[in-house]
Amino acid sequence: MIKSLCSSHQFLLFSRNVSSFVLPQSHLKLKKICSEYSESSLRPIAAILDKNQLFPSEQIKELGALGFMGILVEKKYGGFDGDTLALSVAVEEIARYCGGTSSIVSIHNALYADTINRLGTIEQKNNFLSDFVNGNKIGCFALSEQDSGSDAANLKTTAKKCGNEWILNGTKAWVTNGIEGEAFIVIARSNESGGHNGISAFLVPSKIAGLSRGKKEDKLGIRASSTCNIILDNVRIPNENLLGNEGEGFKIAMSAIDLARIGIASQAIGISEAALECAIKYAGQRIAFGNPIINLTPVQIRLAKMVTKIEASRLLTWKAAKLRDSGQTFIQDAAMAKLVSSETATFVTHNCIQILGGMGYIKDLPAERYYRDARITEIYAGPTDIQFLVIADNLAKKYGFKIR
Ligand code: COS
Repeated sequence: MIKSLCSSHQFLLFSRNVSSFVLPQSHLKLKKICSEYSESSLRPIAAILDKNQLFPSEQIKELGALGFMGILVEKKYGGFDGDTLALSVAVEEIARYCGGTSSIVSIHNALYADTINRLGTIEQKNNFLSDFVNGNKIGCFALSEQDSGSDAANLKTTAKKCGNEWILNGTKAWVTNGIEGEAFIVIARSNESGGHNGISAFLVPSKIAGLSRGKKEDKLGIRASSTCNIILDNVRIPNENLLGNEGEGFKIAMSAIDLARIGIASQAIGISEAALECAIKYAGQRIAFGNPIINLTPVQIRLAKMVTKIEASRLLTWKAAKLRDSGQTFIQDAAMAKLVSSETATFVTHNCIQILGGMGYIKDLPAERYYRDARITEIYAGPTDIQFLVIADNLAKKYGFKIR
């Protein structure tokens, strides 16, 4: 009975009312479409995808047909021509029903598609965007390496110019969607003595001599999305595949990650919202001491903290999105949104299990999946500790201090 309660539609989430007065009509419509699709097509399969680490190829095609695989991409390249707020709204709705699928969508849009849309040449957009925004193909972003995750500028992958070509060598780690990905934005060192300015970005198709994949990582959560190493062994690509200008790769990567932080914050909010829904439905039905446990003050305190943190996270995330959409600086705001939303997801999913007790700890209900899916949001696109650093750096700058 409890199982059906957690998947029933009878409750309208009280915490979502903020949407109606903050979001414009266009975004409310998009939210409805995305929510309806995700509820009918992702909710029923989320546990199966998670258990078997399955990539939802059909659903990604359908999300592509709805415009959700090219949210920020111009219409002429097949995109939805939406804004950052639209990305946030869509990712949150998808994450409410399937955390793994929301990773696929969020990373593909924020790190791959938007970066090419902003910086690519017409030819690059034709080759690396058009077939990637309809859900037929997935794109990836390859920055991290085994020994350079947070210290991104310390990467060791090299790109050597040889006539009209670049030759790439190195191993990229933690590449989201790496197993299915058909193209990669690879960030590599193109000038040994250039420091941050000796790094460039390259567009690399997956079907090319010298490129291979490592094993598919067996992850704690977001298991519908794949993660693997990408090995580049004398991969030769034409000069036309240089993305942006030579030497600008570090900044290209950082500004892509700034957007990704809004995407991950939105994912964290979606997972939190699902966990809150699960917890409140359980608390309203579960009898203890003669009454539903929602009557118990300790449970009320947990629920009150959960909903408050979610609302605060969402508003901070939408603020960062709106700043980006209006062309203002948003680096600190994206980091604050990611920091707060990911900690909220950890808090809310933890408390969801606490309210459900033993029922939260077994796989009959989705609470344990939410808990596992939430964990990554404090790690990828820069762990919490890096968000502290980015926020403090930007704060210090505003007061005329330089930390590093
Ligand atoms: N957005 C845009 N530009 C940025 C930026 C950001 N978030 N962060 C730094 N830059 C720019 C700086 O403005 C600086 O430019 P100038 O040389 O013109 O002044 C340049 O990049 C170097 O900046 P900085 O000296 O701060 O770089 P650091 O090597 O010290 O690294 C951190 C800064 C740690 C913040 C950065 O490496 C980082 O965010 N790491 C985490 C990476 C990450 O999230 N990885 C997850 C992988 S996602 S697949």
